[in-house]
Amino acid sequence: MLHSLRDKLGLSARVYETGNGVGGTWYWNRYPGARCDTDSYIYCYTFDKQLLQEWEWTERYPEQPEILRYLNHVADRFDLRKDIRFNACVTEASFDEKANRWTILTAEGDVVTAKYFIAAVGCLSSSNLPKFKGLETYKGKHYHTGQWPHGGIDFTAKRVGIIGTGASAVQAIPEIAQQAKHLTVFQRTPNFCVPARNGKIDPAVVNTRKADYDAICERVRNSYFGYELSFIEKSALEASPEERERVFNEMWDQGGFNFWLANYQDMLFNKEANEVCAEFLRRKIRETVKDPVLAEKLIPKTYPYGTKRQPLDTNYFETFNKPNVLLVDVNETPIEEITPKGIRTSDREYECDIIVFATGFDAMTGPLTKINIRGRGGQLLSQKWSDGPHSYLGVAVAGFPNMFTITGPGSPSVLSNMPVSIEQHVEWITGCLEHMRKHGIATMEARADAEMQWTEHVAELANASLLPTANSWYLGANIPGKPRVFMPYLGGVGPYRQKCDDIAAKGYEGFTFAA
Ligand code: N01
Repeated sequence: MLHSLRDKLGLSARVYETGNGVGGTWYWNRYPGARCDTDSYIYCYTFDKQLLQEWEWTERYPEQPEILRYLNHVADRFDLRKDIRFNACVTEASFDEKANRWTILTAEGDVVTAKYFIAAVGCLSSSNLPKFKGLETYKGKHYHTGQWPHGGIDFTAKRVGIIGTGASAVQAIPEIAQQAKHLTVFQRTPNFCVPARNGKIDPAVVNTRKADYDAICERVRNSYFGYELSFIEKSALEASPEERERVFNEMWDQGGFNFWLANYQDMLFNKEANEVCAEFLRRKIRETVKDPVLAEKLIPKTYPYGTKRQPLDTNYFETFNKPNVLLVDVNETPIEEITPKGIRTSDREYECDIIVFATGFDAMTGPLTKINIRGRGGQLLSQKWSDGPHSYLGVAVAGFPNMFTITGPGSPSVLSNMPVSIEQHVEWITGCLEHMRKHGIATMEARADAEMQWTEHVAELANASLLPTANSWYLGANIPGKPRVFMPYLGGVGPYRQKCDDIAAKGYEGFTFAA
């Protein structure tokens, strides 16, 4: 976005960043095993063809340090740092209706005004540290996966407790278990995991992809989820059990998101179809985990497959066969408090030298509502969204002129390959600003009726699927008191891009402009 504002539009622009370096997610999430769940060749920027050709990824799924190196490389290559103010946490942004300008404040004392306010705060950047009683009495060290210390942590000879079994924990648990003397995993909801099948990439494959990048980008931009994957155009129930078994095994062997995003087309819509997919994965867990009682605890039974974000694993279930790993099901024995020595559940105390909170994020709305963003009439965004997010296209909010939210709630965002959706929003916002400049427009604002219709459309698509039936962070179910509203847009990356482009072509239908 900075590159587009400055180098394409010739605007003066400044980025404010809490961290002391670029990278966002990949700057903060440095826990052991952190790597991307998307194939590296499509987990990158596509706006610069030379950059695409030059950068060499070493693995199918790049590890956090490699992605951070890439993002630093991009920052250097496009000379971005000179317009980024690091170590600056934005606390307030308010729209001045007389001046038609935003005033932005940081915790460090900056006060700046700007015509446009673009929130590129990420969807999963506001860590959720549940309020466990007694945490302040704990004598050991504790860390959240999303705010990991830069020097790393040495788990050697340590007794470690980890709370949570989402995508972050699924990556971290096998790595921590290798180092630690003992690892206790506190599980609230078991997860359907599929093997990542990471590895080096064959140089011949790299060359073929590089030669085909234009077509790859086109396919990904017009796909449903931002991947080179599409559903099988058939019901899982129409396929014979033999055919299903063959297809499921193929997807299982391919690893990655294939099982999730290239499955039978009714898998996310029809309970029965979903159940046959879920049963295949449950069988895999039973085959992997040696202790049958333990296996049953690790098997998800309370929500349909694929309705929570698919974690990819490398030896996750195998790790529970190790003698130094213990699973505690907190549904059977809830965590009552953190004690000076560790974690106490309803039946005993587990002593830990280190506690890892893999407890996720206040997703999508959290990073925006924790900033005091005030629109017209001083209205707080957090108040406007007290019953869930209201947004037009997930990119603009009625009453908040000249504010844009990159991958905001109501856009495909977390139901897509993020770089693809980020680039789409950046291109679209750049187009808006160009349009405003060309027509001498001072403010652009989503209309309340357009916003209402879009918000209803987002809900309607979600409700036609099984996704809202799980207690996932997609609906804010992980945050006590958060309204249960499905936040990302399920209409697909390609169709969404088309809608955004059509709206632009019609002179930004659904927006009002003032000179
Ligand atoms: O967070 P999560 P995450 N007591 O919310 C549990 C992306 N990501 O950091 O399921 C006990 O998924 C909670 O339990 P439950 C990806 O989009 C990407 O793992 O709410 N447990 C759950 O098990 C992902 O989905 C990548 O019942 C509590 C866990 O903590 C998203 O980030 C890698 C609890 C939180 O899981 C978030 O993943 C990693 C409590 N009070 C993550 N509160 C890659 O692309 C919460 N939990 C590689």
